[in-house]
Amino acid sequence: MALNPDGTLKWSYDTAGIVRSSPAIGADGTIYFGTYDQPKLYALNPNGTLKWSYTIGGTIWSSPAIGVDSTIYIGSGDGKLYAIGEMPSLAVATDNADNVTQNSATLNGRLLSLGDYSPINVSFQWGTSSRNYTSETAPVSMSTTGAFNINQTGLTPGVTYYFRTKAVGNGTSYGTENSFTTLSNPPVVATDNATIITGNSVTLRGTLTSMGTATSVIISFQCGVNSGNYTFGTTPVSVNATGLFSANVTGLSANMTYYFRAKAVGDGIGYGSELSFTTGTEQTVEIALKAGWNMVSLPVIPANTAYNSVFPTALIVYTWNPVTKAYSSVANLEPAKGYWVAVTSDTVATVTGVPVFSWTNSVKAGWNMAGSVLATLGVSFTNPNDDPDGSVMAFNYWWNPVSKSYASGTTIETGKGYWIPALRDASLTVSTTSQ
Ligand SMILES: [Ca+2]
Repeated sequence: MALNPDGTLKWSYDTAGIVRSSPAIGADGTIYFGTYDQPKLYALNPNGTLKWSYTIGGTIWSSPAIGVDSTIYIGSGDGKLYAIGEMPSLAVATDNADNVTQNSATLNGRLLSLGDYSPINVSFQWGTSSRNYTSETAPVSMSTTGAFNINQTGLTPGVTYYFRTKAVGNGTSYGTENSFTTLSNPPVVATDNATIITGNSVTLRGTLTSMGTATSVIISFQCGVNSGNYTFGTTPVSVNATGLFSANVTGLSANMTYYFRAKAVGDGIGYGSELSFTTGTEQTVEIALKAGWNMVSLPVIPANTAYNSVFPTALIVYTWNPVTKAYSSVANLEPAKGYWVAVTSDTVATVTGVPVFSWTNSVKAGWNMAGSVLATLGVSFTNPNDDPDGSVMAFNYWWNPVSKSYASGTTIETGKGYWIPALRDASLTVSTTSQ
């Protein structure tokens, strides 16, 4: 038995026999003693649990002695002196995890010693905090030393897990703690069709559908004139949420096919599939202006977009700001927009530029001034290509500069400007192909 320093009982250990010998204490605290009548040499752990026992041939009167090499010597009534080596204790090691994926890993361990017991139940304790094991694998029985492993599934991507081996035989032994981090999920991105394709510029669009395991993702587009060979790109932009994104590319060559894809860099890199667009070649259109106010738009984009270059006789040009709900004068003209142009006498403006076959622009709840596309017969507006669907009403108003009055319609004709009513903020696409 063991007593605390204050004299109270710490623990006691029951043997089958009479204890006559004094104990000897090993360097590791192991307590050795023999029993007289049921002769055994006992080795107890410092906490009073059995480490091992060894049966001796005769009665034990004397106390054991410990050699410098930890051999235990004890004499016996059978006339022999026994020399007994320290028996191995239960021992298990934790090795590195391998086959680590986004949600699984192989946990590795080795049973180094069974101690004095067989079979041994080995398992892994694991969790997401160091030394706080909230889970344990099912025990596996082992009767020889050696490696063992468990493929743990159902893990979360991008998370560090801590684990250690556990062996249960005559007592319980643990390996040291090890850790691994599951692989992260890259972001997922889609490439959408290009819009507002001119002779030298384009608006590229994409959709970030998943952030993966990243909290911010850097998006861009890769471009090139040969499929799969991207020689330039757009400026990377950091986003913190999924959704649509777009980027304008300028400085392109006219009448050339370009290939592009969306790219998203987070925990890994995601790419959208490759799409292409072809820049336009210049065409010439004539836009008739009547004395007074005219509501017009540009179906082609000239090299010089200054209003007094496009309409040399114009006194002033206004457009409508749907946010401030006020007119403002403009210096340069853009596709997708509608304009009021004031001239003092009837004239025809000849405008040469790259055709606008499609545009996508935001519209605000209320009235918006919008432009046209280059289509000989105009395009239908009976089912506006809006997002969210149903936001843009299926009619518009245009200004008749001869009768000097508004008229409602359901088409968009080349060169005219339109009032377009929207029920809510939305995106509107006008295209020669999608109407
Ligand atoms: Ca619609």
